[in-house]
Amino acid sequence: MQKILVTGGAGFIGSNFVHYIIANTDSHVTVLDKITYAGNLESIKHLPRDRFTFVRGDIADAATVDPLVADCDVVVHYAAESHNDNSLHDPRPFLDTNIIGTYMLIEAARKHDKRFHHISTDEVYGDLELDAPERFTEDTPYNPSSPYSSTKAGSDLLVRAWVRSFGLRATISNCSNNYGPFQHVEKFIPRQITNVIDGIRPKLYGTGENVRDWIHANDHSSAVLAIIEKGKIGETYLIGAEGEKNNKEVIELILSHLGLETDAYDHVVDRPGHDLRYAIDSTKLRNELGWKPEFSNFDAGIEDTIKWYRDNEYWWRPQKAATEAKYKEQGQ
Ligand code: NAD
Ligand code: TDX
Repeated sequence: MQKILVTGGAGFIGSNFVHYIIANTDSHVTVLDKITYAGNLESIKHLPRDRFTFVRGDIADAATVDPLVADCDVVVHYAAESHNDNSLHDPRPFLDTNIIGTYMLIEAARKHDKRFHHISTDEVYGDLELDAPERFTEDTPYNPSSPYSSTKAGSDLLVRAWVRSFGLRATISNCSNNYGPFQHVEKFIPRQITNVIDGIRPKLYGTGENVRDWIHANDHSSAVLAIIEKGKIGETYLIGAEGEKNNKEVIELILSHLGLETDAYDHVVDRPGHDLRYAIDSTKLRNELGWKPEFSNFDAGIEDTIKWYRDNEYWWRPQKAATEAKYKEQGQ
């Protein structure tokens, strides 16, 4: 049985991966999570006791990290400050967690010679023109726009340097925008669904022409497992599921599923430096590792996600009022 250390395993995507590993392998999972405002223990409850351990702690704390890394076979590193809007108002936690936290983990993985997988984002590549034919590939130059994406880019480069200089046995994946259950209500899709449930009009930044390349979180998890099992050390893999949609289309889809007029939303002030378009070419992952996404129907995926937020108000309600109060202060 393999022992996997999952950092950030109480967050949206990390918790999805924990459930995926428990259901699809016989590995033991230890989650290391600080439980910031974004972590939620409700997302990882009812897991089998003999296969799951939870440790509350900070990835930037070497004394916490070292023994946990020493005791595992593989580190899968999800923990991060993950929200662009927060990074524009208070960048410091992004440097502490995304840069220093990653540094502490790769130092421990180097010391104990452990396999390391670093979870990153397509935002490290900056953005694309709306009508450009190209998509991001593993060879696209780094060009991040926000404090969030620049700290993720910095963490990717640290991992690459540790591979080259110290022989760290690491891989990196850069994934597009995830959706699905258990995503914090600060993020675009859950914010709009829970706004409608609360009788608040959805909020679209700027014109809403910005394009995101959506992938279901389960497909992200299956891709990460494929990379841990079959990925080549030192390589980067882009993860995406051909899910390009502009934000206006997504809001209209949510409104129509909830039985409202498709123009029943507000335009609010745009995000400074707002990336225009992300699009992933995942040919390398598909051809070299044989991965393919299972959730190809975005409409059906959104319908299921709406149902989950309707049925699981206990999970998101405690964060909703404070999240909207913060957006209101920002004019969003
Ligand atoms: P999230 O904000 O939902 O979860 C982050 C988790 O990390 C939380 O449980 C939080 O408590 C924990 N955490 C934060 N700081 C920590 C610290 N110092 N020590 C230990 N734990 C800490 O984020 P998410 O959306 O699940 O993203 C997870 C990872 O996936 C991130 O690395 C993010 O950059 C990457 N990613 C996200 C997306 C997306 O669409 N959400 C897309 C591509 C890549
Ligand atoms: O209320 C909103 N209205 C709106 O129009 C919010 C919260 C967002 N938006 C827009 C901004 C983006 O164009 O929706 C799009 C998606 O926004 P977010 O959910 O904040 O995601 P994004 O900034 O694209 O980043 C996400 O995907 C890449 C994750 O938060 C990152 O962690 C990941 O790296």
